[in-house]
Amino acid sequence: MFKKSIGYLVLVGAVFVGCGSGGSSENNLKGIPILSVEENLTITKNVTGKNATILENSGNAITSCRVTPDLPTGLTLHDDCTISGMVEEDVNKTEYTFTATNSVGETSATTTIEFATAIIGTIAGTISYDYVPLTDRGLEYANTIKKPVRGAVVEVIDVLGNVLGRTDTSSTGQYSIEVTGTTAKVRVLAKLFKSPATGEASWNFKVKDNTNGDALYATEGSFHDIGTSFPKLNVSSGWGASSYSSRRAAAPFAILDIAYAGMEKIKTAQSDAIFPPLNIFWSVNNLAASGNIKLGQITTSHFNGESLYILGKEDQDTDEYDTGVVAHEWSHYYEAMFSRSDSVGGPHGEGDQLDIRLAFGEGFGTSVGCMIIENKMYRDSLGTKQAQLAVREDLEAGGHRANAGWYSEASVYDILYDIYDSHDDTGDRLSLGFEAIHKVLIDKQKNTPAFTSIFSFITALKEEYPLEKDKIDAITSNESISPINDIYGKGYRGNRKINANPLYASLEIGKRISIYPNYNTTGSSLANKLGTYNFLEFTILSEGQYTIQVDGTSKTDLEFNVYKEGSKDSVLSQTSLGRSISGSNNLSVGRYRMEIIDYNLAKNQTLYIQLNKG
Ligand SMILES: [Ca+2]
Ligand SMILES: [Ca+2]
Ligand SMILES: [Ca+2]
Ligand SMILES: [Ca+2]
Ligand SMILES: [Zn+2]
Repeated sequence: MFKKSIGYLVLVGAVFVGCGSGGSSENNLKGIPILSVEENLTITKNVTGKNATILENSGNAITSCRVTPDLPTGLTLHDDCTISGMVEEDVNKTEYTFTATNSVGETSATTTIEFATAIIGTIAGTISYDYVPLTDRGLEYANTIKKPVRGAVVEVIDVLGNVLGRTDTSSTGQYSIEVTGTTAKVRVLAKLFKSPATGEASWNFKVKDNTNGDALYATEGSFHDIGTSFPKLNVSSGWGASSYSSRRAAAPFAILDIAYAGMEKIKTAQSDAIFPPLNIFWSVNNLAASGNIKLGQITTSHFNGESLYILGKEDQDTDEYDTGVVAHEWSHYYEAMFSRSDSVGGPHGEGDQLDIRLAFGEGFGTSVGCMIIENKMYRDSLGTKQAQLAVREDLEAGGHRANAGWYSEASVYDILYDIYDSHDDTGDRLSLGFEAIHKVLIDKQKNTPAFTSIFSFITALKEEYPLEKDKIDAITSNESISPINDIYGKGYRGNRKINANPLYASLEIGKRISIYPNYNTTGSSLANKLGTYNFLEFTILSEGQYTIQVDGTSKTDLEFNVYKEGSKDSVLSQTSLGRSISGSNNLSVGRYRMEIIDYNLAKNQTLYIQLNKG
């Protein structure tokens, strides 16, 4: 099962009901203040601090704070041990002891503070993160390597908490920036950002904690003198001998690195791509239960049409190092933002006969995800020590899948991967690269008057690359799909059963047509399976008021929606518990697509549909 790949792009109707479980919140009893402070600090003279934190506390919240000897004139120590104010006069280097108290007890920490005048100097260094490889044996902590933190925002911060400057790490994790101050530390944010500029790409990706007020993840180094070289900063995975034993600081950077890789991939096809802002929510509490997202109950890793949610619960299912999974979800964002996805979302599996829109969306996510990570293997780790695999799919294993076809997400990812890759295998002699995928996606696929599916995609691809027609047909044939020549899949039927409807019924003005819903019975949920939604298409040649009437022959719970060309907004919708429904609206000239669903999934009934002017 691709349990991971639930799209939730559009949840049409009231078919999906969440589990709605409660869940307990974690109660952290950490005890007395646990302080850490650097041995030597330099506060810059004539610079104002605003509630600067020089003592790190990992215990319960501090309620009062004192220091001996007193801080110099101009500086104020607050009850939470933060410092504000400014030093103007000359003060000798002095050792200070801070004592912090909370409801449990008190702790002291000592540091020597020097007061100095600012200089102009360069800060330069390298930032990396712990990357845990995923293989057929699950996550291999023993083989952890350091990878560069690429393109992330770096802030330089002084002792008084002032941001002295901002820059980004390079593609090799290096940064260099000139600042004015005395000593400073670097803080690397789980954020990729570039502001819009004409003719250039721009982006804004952030990894945040949905279980901690949506806080942006960040990691800091220690204080060093400006003008000296800073030691390499490596963000730790937090893995101990046999479990996570400290903060899993590297996880957000592993996820961010997939956003970086995705962005780089798209830029190879479109150098001025504008990426809409994206928040990626990850937490060590994110687990496979539905309910309250603030408690980490995110159901599964998914894209909700706006943001990504990624699993992180240790010994259950973590996804931060499952690069294919993160890239799959990121690809849903890419498809939704740069193209159009009509996927209905919901649970689905590799062998299911799916709604054509879902089959395409999920196959696309897996295939483009694997293009981004440059690996034909899609893996998803889970279980104790993340040592098992939930999914292991070889995208080059096409040609002999049990349920191959245009309704199979596996066939879709095999096909897209063969179009893209330059490794010839069974049925594959084509190497169009990523540019071809992107080109079709942002234009013809985005604006297709049909629902988005393998039919709209392949038809557009053949229009763009007419000389490759035979090679494209060979690739689809390899997945038991005869040549595709039409966005509506003419000649294909609504499911595999004999007498099933054409995939799309054609409506003509004033002519009543009938369709016979013929529900597929594979898979756990019928709502997104092949045959549940019935598709129709029609063309309006003169603008005016039109009415669509649907009559069932048994008790129904009908809904229909009509869309025009590239738009995802319905121009005409109707729902009813009755046997007949109708709706009217002004329709302009153009091509329309329509879906009808009977939520009762009533068998042996006929639906009569009529489009009338007026
Ligand atoms: Ca996983
Ligand atoms: Ca292949
Ligand atoms: Ca190929
Ligand atoms: Ca291939
Ligand atoms: Zn998915």
